[in-house]
Amino acid sequence: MINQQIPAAYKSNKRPAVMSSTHYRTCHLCETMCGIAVEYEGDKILSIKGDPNDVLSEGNICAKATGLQDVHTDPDRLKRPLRKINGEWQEVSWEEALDYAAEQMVKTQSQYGKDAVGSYCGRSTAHNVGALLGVAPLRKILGSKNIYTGSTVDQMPHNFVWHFMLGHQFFGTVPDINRTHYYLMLGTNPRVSNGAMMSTGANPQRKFVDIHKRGGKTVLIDPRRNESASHVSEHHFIRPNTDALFLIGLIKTIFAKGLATPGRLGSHIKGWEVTKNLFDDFEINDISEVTGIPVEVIERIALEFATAESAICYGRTGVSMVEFGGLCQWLMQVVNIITGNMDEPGGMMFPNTAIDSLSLSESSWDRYRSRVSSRPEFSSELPLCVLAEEITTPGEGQIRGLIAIGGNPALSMANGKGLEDAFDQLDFMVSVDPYLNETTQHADVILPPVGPFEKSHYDMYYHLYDTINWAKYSPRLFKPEGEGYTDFEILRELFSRILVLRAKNPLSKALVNTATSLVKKVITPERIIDLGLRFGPYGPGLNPFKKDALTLQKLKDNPGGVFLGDLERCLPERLFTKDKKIDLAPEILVSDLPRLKARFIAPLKQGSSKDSSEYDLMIISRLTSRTLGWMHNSHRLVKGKSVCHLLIHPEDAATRGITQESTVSVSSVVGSIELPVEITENIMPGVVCMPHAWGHNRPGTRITVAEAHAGVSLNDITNEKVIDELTGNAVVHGIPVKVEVTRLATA
Ligand SMILES: Nc1nc2c(c(=O)[nH]1)N[C@H]1C(S)=C(S)[C@@H](COP(=O)(O)OP(=O)(O)OC[C@H]3O[C@@H](n4cnc5c(=O)[nH]c(N)nc54)[C@H](O)[C@@H]3O)O[C@H]1N2
Ligand SMILES: Nc1nc2c(c(=O)[nH]1)N[C@H]1C(S)=C(S)[C@@H](COP(=O)(O)OP(=O)(O)OC[C@H]3O[C@@H](n4cnc5c(=O)[nH]c(N)nc54)[C@H](O)[C@@H]3O)O[C@H]1N2
Ligand code: SF4
Ligand SMILES: [Mo]
Repeated sequence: MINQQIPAAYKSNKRPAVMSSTHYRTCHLCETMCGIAVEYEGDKILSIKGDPNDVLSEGNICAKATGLQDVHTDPDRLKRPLRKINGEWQEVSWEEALDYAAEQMVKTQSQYGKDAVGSYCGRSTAHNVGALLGVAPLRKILGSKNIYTGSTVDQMPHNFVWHFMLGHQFFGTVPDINRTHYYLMLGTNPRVSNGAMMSTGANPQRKFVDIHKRGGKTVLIDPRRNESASHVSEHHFIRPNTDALFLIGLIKTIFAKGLATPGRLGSHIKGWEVTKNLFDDFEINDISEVTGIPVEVIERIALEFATAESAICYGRTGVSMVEFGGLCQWLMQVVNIITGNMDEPGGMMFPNTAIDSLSLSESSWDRYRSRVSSRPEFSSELPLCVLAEEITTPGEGQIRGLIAIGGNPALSMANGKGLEDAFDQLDFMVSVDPYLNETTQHADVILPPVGPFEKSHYDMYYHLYDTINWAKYSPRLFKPEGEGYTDFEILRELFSRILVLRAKNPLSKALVNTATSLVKKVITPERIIDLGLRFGPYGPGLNPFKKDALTLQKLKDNPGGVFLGDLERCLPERLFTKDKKIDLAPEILVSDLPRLKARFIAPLKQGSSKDSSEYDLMIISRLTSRTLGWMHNSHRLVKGKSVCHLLIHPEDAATRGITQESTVSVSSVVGSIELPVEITENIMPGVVCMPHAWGHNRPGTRITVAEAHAGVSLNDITNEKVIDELTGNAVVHGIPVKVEVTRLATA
């Protein structure tokens, strides 16, 4: 166990002696949760490196962490609230900005009802303990059904499947990558993303080397030979959106060859017999034709998977933000379960987090529906694909005000431009965000939280995806200059102001004021974290003498985190289903199979599978290793050659007269963008690919570095109307497009 000294953080306004010190914390940029060592002198950061003593990442980090140094000093990062007055931004006091925001929310709700004020949270909320703890009570008192998050343009199909199979949206399976012998990956690029919904520290490909060393195998299924492909045993192209069929091919083969075995969990699985016969309508030759993967490859992978000592079938955004995201996530679990790899070392397992965030969160389906297109709620959220229509469609319950926290949906949501138009129709919009960017420019008031080193950190959410059991807390390093508010403080201030404004008379106002002031003093993120740890599985509970029990103090004493053990078997006890059984064939998922059949198999049988539409290519997204959405304002991350170009196969380029120097237009039914190309055999014929989260060319933003490296936004041409009909998740991969040359270089 490591026991480093707590770094000498600012405890008062006094500057430390001019001598560098090192501060240890978690990089909060992505779910990989790497440990960083921040060397600093006074309030200056000198370097950001990997922390070799970090329990999870052991010194591994990626380039993006170094960009945090730029965020710390970024002159564009807002330090004071902005308010739009007569169309012009003006810096205003916190008092004025918070009062204004709270008044607008109260006024709108009292005039038009609770649902008239919506909320949206992006990814910077999930990576932010203060925002997570602050937004929950705010949503409660707002009482609006219009709750939206970035989850529905991301991982909602995973949550959906866990809800129906295991009983809770967050009771999620995590690949036991440290012990597996066969790692089958679909639609993920760990070399660049560093692993998603499976936190193992940066450079997860080092774990592939270990798998190969123990005689195991790694297999990647992806329409692009992505950056991870050269690190795996084999890669196969697949036609976008068809993975559900590939998975059906695996399942059919496993059953047909008599290799299905429920293992230890046999009596705790229901739906086994039903599952066996579910896929009779899908023939392996058809599957091969549609997916583009030869029959013998499908059958061989099935055989290898089922007979491996341990195996994992895992897939991420490439099999989530697609038209059959829910089916893909379900079928992957079926593959794991019927081969006895569920809740077994080297298979899919469940972390036991230090704070039991599962018992603090809810899981529900279809208790109510969205007003305009009747989409079901999932765990109190409506899908982001209906936000624009809920704002623009008149009628009772129309959204007239919005609070948007830590997300940039103008670039990250399908048809971002359409969403921007909708924002402009709101009576008011409040943004809790440190930048004046493509989304926040539509707000009436921006409430900027303090910088990344000016607040403490605990991964309340992402520990749910740990590949080992561990916990880590990072204190704040710097005291903010002047009057700085953390996300927690901003949301808490809005919460108390709304309560005070709602009080009916001066006496109740005074009472509410006193009560909220008292609560403010007592309730801090640190107190909540400490309580969560104390009453979590490793805490002392009510026994103050329990030896080695986990408390916040213990985490403070171990800045590299505390190791709490390898993942352990926990089923059936921890199942959240009422009957304590895993549902292998939930009806709602089974009933989506005809949609899959109608989409791919029926046209094949009718001989009409070839698309004759002018939109004859499919576009998919990619991430780039040095960047991440909102970090495009970091000079050290975006400098050098632009990454915003379109990958196209030589055959597709040739038929369109495209050369390496061309600029092309990419058009869909929604819109058109223009960008340079890279002709490469690393993309499947018929598919093109570009990064998302670019397009910093909108007027009215104040992100100087990003504007100078603008690129174009992929989500200007994706379509919010194309969704996974089952889960409501947005579709950003496999969008039909047309590509044409607009310019050939003359040089
Ligand atoms: N550098 C960097 N790292 C990040 C982030 C970032 O912005 N930048 N973001 C973080 C976040 S929020 C997330 S959610 C994760 C995402 O983590 P990943 O899902 O691992 O990352 P992606 O690169 O989006 O990988 C998706 C892959 O799916 C493929 N794909 C597209 N369509 C299909 C399909 O129909 N079938 C199959 N089989 N594959 C398909 C794409 O070619 C791509 O290789 O990354 C995290 N890490
Ligand atoms: N086409 C396409 N679209 C995609 C994807 C794709 O692969 N392809 N991926 C999807 C995925 S997986 C994700 S996660 C989303 C990401 O999309 P978003 O959730 O929109 O994430 P970002 O674009 O990074 O925007 C983050 C916002 O948080 C703000 N911010 C930064 N730090 C803080 C803070 O401490 N507090 C607060 N309150 N705000 C802060 C930033 O200024 C920025 O406005 O995009 C999705 N959209
Ligand atoms: S992979 Fe990179 S961005 Fe993600 S937590 Fe690690 S260092 Fe930070
Ligand atoms: Mo994400």
